[in-house]
Amino acid sequence: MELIVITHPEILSEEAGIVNRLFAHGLARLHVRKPKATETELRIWLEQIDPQFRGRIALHQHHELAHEFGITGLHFTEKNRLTQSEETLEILKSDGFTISTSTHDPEELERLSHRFDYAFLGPVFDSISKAGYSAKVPPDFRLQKHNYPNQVIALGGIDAENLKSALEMGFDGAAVLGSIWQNPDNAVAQFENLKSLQLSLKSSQHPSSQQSSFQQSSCIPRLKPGAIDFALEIDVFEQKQIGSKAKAVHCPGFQPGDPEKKDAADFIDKLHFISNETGTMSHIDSIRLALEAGCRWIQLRVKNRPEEEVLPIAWEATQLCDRYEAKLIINDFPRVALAVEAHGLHLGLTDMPIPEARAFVGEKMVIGGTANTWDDIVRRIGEGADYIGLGPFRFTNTKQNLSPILGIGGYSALMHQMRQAGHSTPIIAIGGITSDDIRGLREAGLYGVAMSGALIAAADPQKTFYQIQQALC
Ligand code: TZP
Ligand code: MG
Repeated sequence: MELIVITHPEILSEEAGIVNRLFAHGLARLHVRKPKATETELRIWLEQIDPQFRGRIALHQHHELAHEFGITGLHFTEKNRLTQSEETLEILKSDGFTISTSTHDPEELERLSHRFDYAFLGPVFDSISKAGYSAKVPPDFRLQKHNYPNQVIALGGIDAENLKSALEMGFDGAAVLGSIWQNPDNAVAQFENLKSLQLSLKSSQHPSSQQSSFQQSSCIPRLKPGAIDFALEIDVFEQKQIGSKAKAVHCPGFQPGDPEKKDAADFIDKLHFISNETGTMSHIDSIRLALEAGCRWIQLRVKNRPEEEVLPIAWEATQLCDRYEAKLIINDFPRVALAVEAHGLHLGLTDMPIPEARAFVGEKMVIGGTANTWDDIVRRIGEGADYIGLGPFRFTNTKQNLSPILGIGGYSALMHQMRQAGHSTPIIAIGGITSDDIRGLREAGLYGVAMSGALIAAADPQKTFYQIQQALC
């Protein structure tokens, strides 16, 4: 669940300084809503915001200032939304903007363009800042998230008392205004209070329920880039210490020594995006595309490059994934996975054996392994893989030296063998998969899918992502 701050509607003295401090304290998203400000007044206000933080702003008014200030978020009020064509929204998305809107009606969410990254819904509770503006949803309200692709942010009357209720209603985030600005002198302390509450709610949330949580979390990298070389040069023992100290618990179902983790399915996502580079797109570009489309499990798969070249790419991928609260899995390179504190490591059949990798990266990191045959599956389960990437489903240009194609028949037979043998390790199908293949694969018993080309080449990656999500339900 993400925390967004909305500015006070008036221009306050000292406000810009407070906003800069909020950003410095980890504010990931600020909605600048000043309905009465002229363009000049807003420009003067924005000039006071530290340039390093401007990328975390969404503008409600005077969108024309976005370019000048490097602002990537544009918000459309309910009224403004109605005058926007799908083409305009499409152009804004392809220009790299994050776009959002507001609604007061839960049913309206189902009619929103899928191009909006998120929508505010409210008031969810009685407003703190607007007297008489009372809750539009009942206390037992539950979002029907499967009906729409956008993230939904609770707005109205949010404070430390009811943040948990907003989370329980199924919101992806909460936007606060009154509780921050009712006492500007106390704004930073109040934000800190909400932020720590949000973090504790997030860590008590089950990881599998976090997969749809809202993008744009802290933009602050977990380790300073200067630590990269250090992390790679220090000895294995010290690296393990860094890894285990800094990492959150990712695998609540994991019991060290358990050869097959029965609860593994609870912490492995069903859609894995595999990065790739093409003539016109870098790995980072492909990851950005996938994140913007909605993917939250990203595997960085860099082939034919030495570790020292993969590391900076992994750092960039880490920062990008952090911003979207996505999980990053590093393919092939255990040392890189450890250095960037990746969520996971994926290993091929000729890479480091999983037990050795486990000893190297520690108990908390997810480790996935590739398999092509029944014998590989048995080996991977015996090695303690948290999930298995099984393929290829069909021919693909994304991978060189493909193993024999399995097709739906091959998967069905292998999944049948899995059931017969009583194995429950999640199996992820991979290789040339499109959204149309997913239902058949799920019926064959596959847990999830890994996709690359179908998303990268999609005319509308957000729409494709939505179709994938629907098929994975
Ligand atoms: N392993 C088998 S196929 C494949 C990998 C890594 C590539 C998957 O990419 P695509 O474009 O979805 O076929
Ligand atoms: Mg490999």
